[in-house]
Amino acid sequence: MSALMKTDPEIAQSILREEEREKNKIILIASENYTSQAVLEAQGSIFSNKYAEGYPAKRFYEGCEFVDQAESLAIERAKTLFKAEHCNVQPLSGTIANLAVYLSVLKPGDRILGMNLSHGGHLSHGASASFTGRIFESFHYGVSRDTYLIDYDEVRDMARKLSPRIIVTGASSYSRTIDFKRFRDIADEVGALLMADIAHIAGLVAADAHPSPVPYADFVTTTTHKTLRGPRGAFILCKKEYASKIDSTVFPGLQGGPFMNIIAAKAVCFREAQNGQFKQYGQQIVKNAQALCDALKGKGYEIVTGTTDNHLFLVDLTNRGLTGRDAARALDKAGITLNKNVIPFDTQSPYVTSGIRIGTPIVTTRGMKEDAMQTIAGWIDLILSNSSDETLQKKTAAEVREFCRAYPIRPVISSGE
Ligand code: DSN
Repeated sequence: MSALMKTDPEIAQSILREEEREKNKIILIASENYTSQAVLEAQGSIFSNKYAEGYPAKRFYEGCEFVDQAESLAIERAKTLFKAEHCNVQPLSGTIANLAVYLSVLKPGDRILGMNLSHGGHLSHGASASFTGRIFESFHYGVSRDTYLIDYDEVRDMARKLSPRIIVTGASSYSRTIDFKRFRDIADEVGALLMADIAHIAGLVAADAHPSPVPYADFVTTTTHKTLRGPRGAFILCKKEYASKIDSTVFPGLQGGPFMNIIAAKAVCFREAQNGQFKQYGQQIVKNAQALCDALKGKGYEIVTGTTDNHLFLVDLTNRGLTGRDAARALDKAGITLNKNVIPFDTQSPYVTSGIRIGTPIVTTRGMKEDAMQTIAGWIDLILSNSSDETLQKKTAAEVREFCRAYPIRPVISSGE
């Protein structure tokens, strides 16, 4: 960063400090990941200079021959990776991708049936605080009060009663396998479209560590930066019949010039995810989540749904007399960063919460395995059992820092096929 250091030392310093933070702490935020150097290089490249409104070979600017190559590669790689008929790689974020699907096939006021935000859904699935809940008439299914699992009977009953135009499946804090076929059957029964938002699990799907929704859903949306380990951004997969609607809704409907540097980085991410090593990575994420979950369960922690099938799980701290907010703050001071999270039927506000969400994409990227999860569980328990002991937090942060030295933050990922 020699030029940046010279031009803007303040920004350079903040980046360097962030690098230290990422290096010296154990990050268990389920929606974050550390990209490869190759992804970062594409993202920070001169493709950032180029305007390319339109699509490959149909641009509104001259000089797009090289960005066309990059976007075409990104599209083809994503289609191959997810076995999809069509792909649009231009959405800047997961929320925009979801909005693009809705605006392609819904009219304002049409009905959406999505997962309740406080049961693990997402704002863009029709939550009242999001425009998706204002433009459309939205309804929400949740999890069962007994099992905390998605209540498919409730989904079916609601769908029969409400006749939504689209059913949305996908979640940001649901730890169990989603039965996409069951959602398809419900959608078919009531004549609804089906959208699967796989932002959290896209990397697991690519690694065959979670079933794919592609054979069942009319639309699949996802971000690229979570388990898929690419740059910040998103893409949409759909059946061929919706291809032109999706493309024209993304551009010119919702966005102007696409970020060609990010699209190039998405292409790199898809190439990395086609590699056999990525399959192992995806499977290890799940093994690590299960190991950490079991270790905490063994120490008396209440796990929402009892276990995990994917990259994350929620810990209900009610029986420990701790809020999610206090737990997350204490852990961060001890070098372990995660987020507070509402649990289903939470009695605390979303800012306080009764739970924490724990995810293993980053620790797995760093090469940690099940034995490391035992160590991390020990630290989590130690800190949460003494949550106001600042001396212990400092001592643990030093131990975490030392531990992290064995796990480099930028492992080389082979580009081999
Ligand atoms: N903010 C993301 C998460 O943390 O799950 C969802 O968009």
